[in-house]
Amino acid sequence: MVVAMSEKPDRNLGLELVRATEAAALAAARWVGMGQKESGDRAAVDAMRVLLRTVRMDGTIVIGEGEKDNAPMLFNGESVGNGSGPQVDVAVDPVEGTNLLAKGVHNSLAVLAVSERGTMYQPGPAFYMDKLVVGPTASGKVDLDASVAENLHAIAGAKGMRMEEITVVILDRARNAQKIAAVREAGARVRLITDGDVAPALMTALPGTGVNALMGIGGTPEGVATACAMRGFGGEIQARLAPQSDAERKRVMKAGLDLDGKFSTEKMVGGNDHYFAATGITEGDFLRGVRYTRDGAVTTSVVTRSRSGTWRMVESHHRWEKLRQISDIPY
Ligand code: VTB
Repeated sequence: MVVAMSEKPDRNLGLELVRATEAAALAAARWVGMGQKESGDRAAVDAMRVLLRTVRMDGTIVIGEGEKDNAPMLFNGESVGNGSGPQVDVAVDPVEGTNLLAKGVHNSLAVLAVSERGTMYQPGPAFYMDKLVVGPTASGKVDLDASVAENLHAIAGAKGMRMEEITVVILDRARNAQKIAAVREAGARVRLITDGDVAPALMTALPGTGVNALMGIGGTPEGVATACAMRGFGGEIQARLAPQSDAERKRVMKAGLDLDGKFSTEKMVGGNDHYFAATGITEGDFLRGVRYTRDGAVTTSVVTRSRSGTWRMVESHHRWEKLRQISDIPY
């Protein structure tokens, strides 16, 4: 009797992607606190690229390190993966928070996000967007067009918490001053960050982090990666492009991008299959950074998959001696 091969459950690409974020984090970790963000980024890009070759996917980079001429590797439009397997769009951020890495402070991450081919929003010249991110409990209850106070009430209500117990993370920039004031005015707490809004966005969806929302204007690529993660966690991001200079506004308009529309999580990444992987580089609030041991290093990562709704924390123990036998990455 011939037994049909079952396709359910199928593969989880996320578990392959995490090897690439781990490699990027291990490489970048050599540059923690060295004050050289480009070198740290370069090391992470090189390492991520090597591991991406092994991932069973036919990927196209939609969000990469820039245009081909400026970015020799992991540029927008580059093919990644081993060429077999699903056709997918890929967002890479080998070091999310290069300043954090250069200073050796909290929450720099190596990030990868994947969705089905043609489903990932391509920000092109749109560098900045206004974001509102909440975890699964408050998902569907907030609206970027409502006032900050209304959204905070909705979040507090959904979570069964008092307003003064709600914490909102916001990038500490002049462009976010009004939002910061509005959160304080409403009676919630603000946590200002210097850089890196992906880590706190993820924290809105994870239990026990003490972060209930992310608000304010940050990077568009980071917003798309966040959307991929939120599809997995069941949380939500709403956003609107928010160019920060006349030049950016002109480029966005020229590219025909929607300046006024409100983006839902689904608009930022459509389809039904999304993967997100992030590995801590510097020590973080919910992801430990790379820690060295006698003969190697330990990494901590989070991996999500939207189709199954599963997210995992992955602790990996790496041994230099063995790794050097199987790859040329200069760890
Ligand atoms: C944003 C934020 C990122 O850089 O893109 C920020 O989303 C850039 O903002 O997480 P500024 O130009 O005001 O510095 C990060 O903080 C890190 O890449």
